[in-house]
Amino acid sequence: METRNDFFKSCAERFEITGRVISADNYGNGHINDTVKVVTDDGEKQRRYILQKVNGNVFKKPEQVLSNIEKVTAFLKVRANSEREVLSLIPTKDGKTYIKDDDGNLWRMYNFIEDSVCLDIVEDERDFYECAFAFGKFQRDLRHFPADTLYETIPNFHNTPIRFGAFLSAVSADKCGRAENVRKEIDFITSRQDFYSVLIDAEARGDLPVRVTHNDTKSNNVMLDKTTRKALCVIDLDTIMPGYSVTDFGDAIRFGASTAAEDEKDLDKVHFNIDLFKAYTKGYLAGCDGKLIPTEIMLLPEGAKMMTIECGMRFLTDYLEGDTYFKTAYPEHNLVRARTQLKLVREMEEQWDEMKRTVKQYAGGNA
Ligand code: ADP
Ligand code: GN1
Ligand code: MG
Repeated sequence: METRNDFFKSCAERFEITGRVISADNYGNGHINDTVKVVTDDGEKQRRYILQKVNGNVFKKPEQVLSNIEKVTAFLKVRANSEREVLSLIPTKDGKTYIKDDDGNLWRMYNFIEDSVCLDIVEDERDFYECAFAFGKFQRDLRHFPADTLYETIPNFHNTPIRFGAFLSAVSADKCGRAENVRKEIDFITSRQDFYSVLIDAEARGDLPVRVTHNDTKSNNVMLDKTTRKALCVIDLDTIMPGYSVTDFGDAIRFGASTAAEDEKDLDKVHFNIDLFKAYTKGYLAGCDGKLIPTEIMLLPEGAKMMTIECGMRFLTDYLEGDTYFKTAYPEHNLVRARTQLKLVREMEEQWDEMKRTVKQYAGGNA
């Protein structure tokens, strides 16, 4: 009988790889994609590749995801100094960017970023600065890329008012009878509803431009050099779409400027770390290198709070709907995740003035 690993191997062999596949095993711990590390051997050298299944539940039109990635990586490649600085799609043997398996799932392959690490929890301000610099540089490098040539692969991905609407529907449907036990969390989210349109309103005023954005700027989506700890490469490009720089900034803060994991059960361990916020602000603005507009820079704290509460409501929505979106390891997993996000929001609100001051300080003449 064909095992899962045999299946991965047969998928890998359909790409233009060098050598014979000697192993193909599950790798990494993302919430969305299935990631496989493929090792090949041509008798002289072993090589590694990353094979990934695009999640068809999340991305309803996976071909469009591949189209976006193909365009953006080609654009970035011209600006990169080495192959460790950019993801490259490995073509299939028939010259395409993906294969389709018998169940209709799309698989693509990338070069493996060698001698690198990525961080699920950030402890060191220098590491976080590096992640920030990488995402800032990503923004700067893509500033002349025409955003309107990209597909919106998950419509309204970071449209918080729409996310809030979906949350309210999940609360009223209460499909799994879970709402009663999370009344406190529901109230926390509904009591802040005036905030949710702040970024969209800023765009309407002309204060917040639409750019090419990554949309999933967690620290574990930047590979750092294992030895120097310098940022090498931004990965996980599936959600590249038109969006706001401040939400890219904000999602990174939500995930990385916390003292605990996104799914820490003990809320006493979860704090918003203002020093990490400062390090990221400094690194991001340095990476952007003066290419953001002043009104946009001043909205960075709003981006942080928006992404954190939005993610909290997404986790809670999924919990109320029976855990159909995010991968979960146990029944309360999404609720645990939602609670960490709400705790961080509360602490951001307590440190709001300091967040605003920090942005002003590092923006220098740009704000
Ligand atoms: P997900 O969307 O599930 O988070 P990612 O693309 O982020 O998927 O991949 C999951 C993990 O696999 C990453 O956190 C990283 O550890 C590893 N990884 C992904 N792409 C590469 C690559 N090109 N080189 C080395 N490691 C990679
Ligand atoms: C998902 O794929 P991964 O684990 O990097 C999600 C993000 C959430 C994140 C929460 C396409 O990201 O939006 O912020 O989980 N990606 C998608 O950890 O929904
Ligand atoms: Mg990832």
